[in-house]
Amino acid sequence: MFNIYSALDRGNEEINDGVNLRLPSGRAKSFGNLDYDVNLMLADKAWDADGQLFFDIFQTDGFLGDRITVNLAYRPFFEVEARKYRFRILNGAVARFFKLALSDGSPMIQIANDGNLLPSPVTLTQLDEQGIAERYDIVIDFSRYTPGPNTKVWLVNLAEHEDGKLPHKDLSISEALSGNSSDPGVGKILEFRIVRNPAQPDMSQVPAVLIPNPDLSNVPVARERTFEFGDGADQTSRDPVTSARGPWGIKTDNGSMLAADFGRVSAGPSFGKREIWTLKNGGGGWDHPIHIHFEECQTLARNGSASQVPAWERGRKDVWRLRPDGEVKITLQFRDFAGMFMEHCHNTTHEDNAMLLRWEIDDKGAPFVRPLPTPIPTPQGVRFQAPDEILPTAFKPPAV
Ligand SMILES: [Cu+2]
Repeated sequence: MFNIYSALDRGNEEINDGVNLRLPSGRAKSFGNLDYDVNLMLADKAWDADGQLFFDIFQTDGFLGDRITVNLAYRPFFEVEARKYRFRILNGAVARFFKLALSDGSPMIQIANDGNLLPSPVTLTQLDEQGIAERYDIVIDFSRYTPGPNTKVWLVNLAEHEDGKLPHKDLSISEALSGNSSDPGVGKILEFRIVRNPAQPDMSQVPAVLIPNPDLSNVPVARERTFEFGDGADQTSRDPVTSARGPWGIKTDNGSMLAADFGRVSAGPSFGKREIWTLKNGGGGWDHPIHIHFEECQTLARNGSASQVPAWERGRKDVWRLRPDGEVKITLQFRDFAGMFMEHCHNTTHEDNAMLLRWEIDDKGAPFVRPLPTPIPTPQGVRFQAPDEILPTAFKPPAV
């Protein structure tokens, strides 16, 4: 999560060398301060009558909990100084989306998305919906408040769910605070107590330019691929170790909707090349937060339009909410390493019920092995076997 050794932000807000971004962190140590740079992991949980965590493995739409936890605590408070803080917010839920605001509607500055600093910060009074595994970094400036025993502001969840398929409705702040929702997951989830002025002046800043995107315009596009995420999946493999069963699956390059089999190679981009991938939602009544391992990608278009990509998605990303009937076009270049990677829905209920595929980066020449053998983990170690299946468009472009 932190790249303190080589990042533009050194985690010391005092260092003014023209390179260090000086985002909120602290300055007690020469680098890597976390006094004002705080992780927040959001997750909904359910407990049974005996106080044990409860989970329903037969609910394949998406399992919801009725209690929202922040860093595994239910409705915690956090004492802050009247200054800027950076929060790195992870949606660690199984199937719940969040949408965050402050209870008084005051602004937050989004600076990063999925661990990547944005080209420029974006000031928002409500964040976008945040799908499972998406990471939004925001800066909140508490210097607008006068510290005192009753000075409080709350982080509020606005995304109301009726089931685990997708958010039913994004509420207004006053609706979410009213207590009238049938979803106990909306409303206040974290209390900030602004208890004192900072002991030392706040040296942090939010620069107007953070990290420009890598310019890929001179890198030719080697291939385009499409992945459609939906239900009614078939399983073509009988391998009991590598294959999963469930309603969910992925269509690759307009082939069949297939349930996960990590013995199957669905895509085989070449090392060093750049591709364009389209991620499509196969059904209107669902949202799917789709996660691609290994590479950070740039979002080219939503629903065919570059202007539909919001400002806070214009940095690099690795999880996209497809939105009902939506599609996202991304570009990625396969740098640095070869190997075997995954792509899957991060609604964990969908992922575990087979909405996942294997892709790999290899090449024809040495030192690459193509295709890669499938690793089979056992208590005695890992053995390798040949892939069960290689989809026809994995290494060769589809016939036109
Ligand atoms: Cu999904």
